[in-house]
Amino acid sequence: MKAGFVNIFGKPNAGKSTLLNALIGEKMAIVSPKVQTTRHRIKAFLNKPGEYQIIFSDTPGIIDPKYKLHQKMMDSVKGALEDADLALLMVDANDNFEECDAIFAALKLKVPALLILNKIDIAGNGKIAEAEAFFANKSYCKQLVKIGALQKLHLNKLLAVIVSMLPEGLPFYNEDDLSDLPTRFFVSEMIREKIYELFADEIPYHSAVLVNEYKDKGNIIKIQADIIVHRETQKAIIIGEKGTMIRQIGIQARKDIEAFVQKKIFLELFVKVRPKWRDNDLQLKEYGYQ
Ligand SMILES: Nc1nc2c(ncn2[C@@H]2O[C@H](COP(=O)(O)OP(=O)(O)OP(=O)(O)O)[C@@H](O)[C@H]2O)c(=O)[nH]1
Ligand SMILES: [Mg+2]
Repeated sequence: MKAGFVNIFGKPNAGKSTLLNALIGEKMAIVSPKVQTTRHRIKAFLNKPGEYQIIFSDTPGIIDPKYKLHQKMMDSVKGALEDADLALLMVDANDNFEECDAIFAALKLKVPALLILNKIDIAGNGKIAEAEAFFANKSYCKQLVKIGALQKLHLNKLLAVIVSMLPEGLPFYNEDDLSDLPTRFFVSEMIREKIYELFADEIPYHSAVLVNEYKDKGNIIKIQADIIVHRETQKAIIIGEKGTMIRQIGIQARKDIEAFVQKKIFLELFVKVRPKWRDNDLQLKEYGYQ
């Protein structure tokens, strides 16, 4: 039997969370066209009993930290560097390869890595050949695998390469589990995803979601969550005229949460203003950014 940690790294928007979801076959991580969507390390398990357990980790896109929330995000990247058996270094086929190289070299990886060239479905003319030539002799690149995470292109091939590189070992986690994260975490993320979908500019980046109550009442689960923003003006935008926007968040999030927990839910959302929460250690901790 094989078992090990396979951790995904890359710039924001490379498609790391899309790949995690495609490999697991469930929506474990939220995805958006905006950069810096993922803020936590998200572990998810792929089990083939008797053959392998792969513990995949999605991580936040690598950036230069500008405030404490960013530092916490980059701490979770560092954590994932420590326990990886194999690193997947993901590159958007249309990105600047020099920039990606600088980031990967700075990781000072101590474990083998695969260069994952993603979004080959929309790669510009010559970009794939350019990537192959560029990354071929980089010391961190054991092999380059071309994929399309969104359309699930070449994922079986990728999986076969990953399994061939996994260490021998017994499962680390219960084979019935999909993740070690609590349901509350996924609930808050599904609400946060709707904020990324529905609002522009700085609003998604100034928002956090805190689940205060999660009560299973048998036939229905009651959930109360706060949406945290920086400013009163943002609170007004999130609520919208006569509450239209917050109602939209609620309707869309409820659908996803019900599909996830496989039960009817009652979702109550409030908006709270906490100026500069992204630089406040206590608030970051309260909102789950350890
Ligand atoms: N065309 C195309 N789009 C893709 C592909 N993979 C991901 N995307 C899109 O790229 C965008 C970013 O995807 P994410 O999975 O959120 O990227 P990420 O690397 O997790 O981003 P951060 O969490 O910000 O670091 C989304 O709009 C995805 O739908 C792909 O193979 N082809
Ligand atoms: Mg992500």
